[in-house]
Amino acid sequence: MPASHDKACELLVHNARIHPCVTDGKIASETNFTVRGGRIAAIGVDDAVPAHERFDAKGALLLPGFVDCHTHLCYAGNRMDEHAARLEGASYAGIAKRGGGIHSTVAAVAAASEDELIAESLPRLEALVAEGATTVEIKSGYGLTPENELKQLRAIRRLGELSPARIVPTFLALHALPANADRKRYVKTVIEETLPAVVEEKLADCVDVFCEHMAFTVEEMRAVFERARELGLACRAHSDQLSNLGGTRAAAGLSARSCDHLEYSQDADVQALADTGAVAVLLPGAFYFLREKQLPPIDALRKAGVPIAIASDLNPGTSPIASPLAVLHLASTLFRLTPEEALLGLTRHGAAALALEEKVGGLAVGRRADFTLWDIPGPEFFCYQLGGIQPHAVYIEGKAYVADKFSPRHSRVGGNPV
Ligand code: DI6
Ligand code: FE
Repeated sequence: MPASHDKACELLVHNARIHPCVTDGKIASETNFTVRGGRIAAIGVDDAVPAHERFDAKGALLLPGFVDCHTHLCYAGNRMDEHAARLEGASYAGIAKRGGGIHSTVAAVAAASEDELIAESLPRLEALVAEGATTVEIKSGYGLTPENELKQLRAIRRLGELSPARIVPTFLALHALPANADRKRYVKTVIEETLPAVVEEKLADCVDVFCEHMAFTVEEMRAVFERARELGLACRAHSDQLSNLGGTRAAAGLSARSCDHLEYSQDADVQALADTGAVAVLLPGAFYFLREKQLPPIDALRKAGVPIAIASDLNPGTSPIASPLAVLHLASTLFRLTPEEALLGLTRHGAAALALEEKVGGLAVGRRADFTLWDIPGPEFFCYQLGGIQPHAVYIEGKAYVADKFSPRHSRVGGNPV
């Protein structure tokens, strides 16, 4: 009998400590909920409710699965040599100018087969899930040619089939200008060839553009966004990471879902985000790894009521950080987000950056039963201790995926290991 016609729910979770900030304020002190059809069916139910499976959380902290809304985790190779060069004084932009940087990963992706890309990327995705990420966005952008962008996006689709996590693919349409390419012709190829091919194969529902002095102009971004919107895709931008070209204002004006990075954003940019409802995605990993000094305008974002998401930006050049817990920690220590802001950044607001706020990123009736269990005093602990924290279990659509083998109290957790 399908679960929906069955009197008993699939799963009852009880004795959990549910943090009120992740429940939209609707349930401050509930400890129990039921799952049907992979969704949260009811919150604050009686312990005696009929259930096919019961999970006694024994007082563990229960949080929604993390939403990592900005990653570039599908790539080949690494850039350890560039990191060493930067520690010797080289700059990110200088390395890129000499043909390294993004281009070095583009070469590695070009040389890798789709299977090889998947084999190299899957452990990074698994690392995110093992620390509680249940929704992960992954961008292309290391292909640059139509053929290699499609290869990367197909690999991303297959990563989604291999992982229990929900994968949200993004076509990073303008990331770097290929060596010796003519700018105009390149942008035209992206708009007239790659973009329609991505739509035809349904490989992404959102485009992204790196709007930066070392990458693409506001006008080039605008041209891509306008065509993307005509084709029914949503838009997001990397803007104001290293300089301010006006990309945030322009992207917000073109209804971008989010503008990401924002270190060099000014008041007018913050106002544009507030006016349009776009999410500000902050990426403390890149800020940390590039040893940047210019902080995003966090107070102005707060005051303007802009939803602030945080994400890993997991990529080989500026944020080789496959750890949502490190992101929470860095958001707090470097950007001084409060523990609650950091947690909402990696749950509710991360979901909003992907237009998935009705589905994931919080604990509410009808949302996906994606949740994690932690043996820590509260979410503040993530911002305090770095390392040595692991979830007991990661539930995705009501099924357990990662179990803490060392803890006998949760040894009954089943499901496929990730
Ligand atoms: N901004 C970033 O931080 C990454 N891409 C982007 O547009 C860096 C990508 C890389 O260096 O490989
Ligand atoms: Fe990025």
